[in-house]
Amino acid sequence: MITFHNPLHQGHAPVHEFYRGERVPCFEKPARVDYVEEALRLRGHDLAAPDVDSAAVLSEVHSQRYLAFLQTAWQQWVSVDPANAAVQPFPSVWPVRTLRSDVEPDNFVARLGLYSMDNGTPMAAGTWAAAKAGADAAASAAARVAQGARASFCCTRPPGHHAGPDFMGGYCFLNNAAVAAQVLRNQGAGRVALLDVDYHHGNGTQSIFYERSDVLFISIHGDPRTEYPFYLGHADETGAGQGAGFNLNLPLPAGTSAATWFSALEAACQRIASSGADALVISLGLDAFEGDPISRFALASEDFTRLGKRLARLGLPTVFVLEGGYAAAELGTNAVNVLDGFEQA
Ligand code: SP5
Ligand code: ZN
Repeated sequence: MITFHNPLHQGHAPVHEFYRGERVPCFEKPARVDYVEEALRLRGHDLAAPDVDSAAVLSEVHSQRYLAFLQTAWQQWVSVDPANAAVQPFPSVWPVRTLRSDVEPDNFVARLGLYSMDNGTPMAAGTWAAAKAGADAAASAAARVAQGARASFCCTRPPGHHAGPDFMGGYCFLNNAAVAAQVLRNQGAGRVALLDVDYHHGNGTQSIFYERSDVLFISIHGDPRTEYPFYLGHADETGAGQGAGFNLNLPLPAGTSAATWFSALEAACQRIASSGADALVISLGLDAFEGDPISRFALASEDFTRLGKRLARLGLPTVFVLEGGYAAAELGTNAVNVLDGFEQA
């Protein structure tokens, strides 16, 4: 299957993030995608540059106000003080319950808090360009499948599934998987199933599609009672309004074995098979891997081959979109194992 890569991902290279109040090196670093591209080439995959502009579809999954902020956020930060060019901005205040989010403050850090769910999503000079090129890669991968390809892969960072309609979070800025699903809908799929296998619940994707029946969202993830993103991803979130019944969360306790994880995958696949979906998007996080430094599931590298094989048996045109996975040196093997398992089946 063809891979659309992100030629600008290395411009998104923040240096540190916060962990327990201390600054630590970023887990979500450029080397992650370099390892995946290396494995793709070694194993005979073709890589192409994005050939679709995602601007129009981005407006269908994110608010105009958020997109306008993100596009110029770095310039705004540097215009506060030219010395900020060498400083990472972090939010320090958020409009939680009872506070207003309809009025954009003039203060930059207050505006950053308005458009952030956490202080764990550091930004750098090339963040917008990288995020936009990644969304273009997702749109390109989806368009290729809409044109008849059996499958495609969007190999990009920063990841996307924590980014909601109008906020960034969890290393994510633009929701690449939501872009892919929306492109498939716009180009003829009546219903799209979107399965998120990243260790962390895809809160942003869930929120974007929560009241829609045309995109079925399913997620297998660490139980939010103990795992990030904490405030969404419980089993009783089943969709609302037109979307009632079109959201399925399968939270599993930290420490869950591969055998139990594959039972949840089976439940997810059965729901997809009975959904009438015409196309499938996979939010492909590889942080369910046993060696992941910030996650606590136990999939081995061979289990990712098994995952790809099972997904192929759904028989649907499929777009894979890279999400998390922080065991960088193993990320290429694990990601390409999914793709090759899919193609072998
Ligand atoms: C896309 C994605 O996988 N985003 C994950 C964002 C997780 N951010 C919170 C990280 C919390 C880290 N806990 C570290 C435990 C290290 N021992
Ligand atoms: Zn994750």
